[in-house]
Amino acid sequence: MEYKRILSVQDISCVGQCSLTVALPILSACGHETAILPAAVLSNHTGGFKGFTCRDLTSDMPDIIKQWEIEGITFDGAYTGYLGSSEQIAYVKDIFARLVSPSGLRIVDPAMADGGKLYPAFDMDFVEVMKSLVAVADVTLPNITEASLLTGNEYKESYDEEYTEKLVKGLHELGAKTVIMTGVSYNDESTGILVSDENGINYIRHEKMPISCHGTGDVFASAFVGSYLAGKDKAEAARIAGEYVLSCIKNTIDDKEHWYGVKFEPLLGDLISAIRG
Ligand code: PXL
Repeated sequence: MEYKRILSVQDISCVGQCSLTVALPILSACGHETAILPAAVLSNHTGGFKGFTCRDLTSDMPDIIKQWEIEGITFDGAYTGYLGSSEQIAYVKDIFARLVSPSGLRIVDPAMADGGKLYPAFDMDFVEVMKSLVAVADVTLPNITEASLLTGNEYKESYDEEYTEKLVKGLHELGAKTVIMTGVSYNDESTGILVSDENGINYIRHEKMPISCHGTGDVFASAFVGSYLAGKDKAEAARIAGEYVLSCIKNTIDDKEHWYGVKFEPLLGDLISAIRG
């Protein structure tokens, strides 16, 4: 396997198993050199704790980027998740344009909403700016809520293929080359992932769990990026990442104290075996 250098731009939630505390171990375990650009430092994530502290790191970004340019540092791919401000999106676009090699991968998880609602730190102005990042993505990985916000479609809890195809089409129209939409469920028993690219739409179905867990979007995106960069095709990488998330949820579901994330670490060996298999 070729050794690749990937940059991940997301927040550090010091506690909570999301963003960089998930992306860094998963991408490293998949065998990739993982550089990071922290977007913000939070005491914990914003989903379900009593509160959170947040230091926005937008103003550090231009100097870090300048220093990387002086050093001649480039990346085989860049993968963005939860960002700290709208202004950061301009810096990320700059990194995509100048520091990711021309044949490299630009992957955007527009992590900003779930369950029909924006996360507390974001508003519709942020959604507007996020559209411009999705526009330059080789791969974007929204959930249904993010896809509906980005494409200006109503959010629906139950829907059919016509609705999901409208969301996917809207994301391609924004400019995203490949769309990997997560949490696509047409019935109570199963859920799945839609992979849409120039070859058409592929639906990867798997078992639906009775609960959803925090941070699984980040675990999915990181495992997808890790598997795809390791040479799996998009559909296979999405299948591997989906199965991994499912086993992480199963590994966590009985532990009521562990409500803030999934116990993904003990299962990293299975992810690596799936990538090698
Ligand atoms: O997993 C998404 C995420 C990432 N980072 C922060 C969050 C969330 C979701 O709530 O609050 C800070």
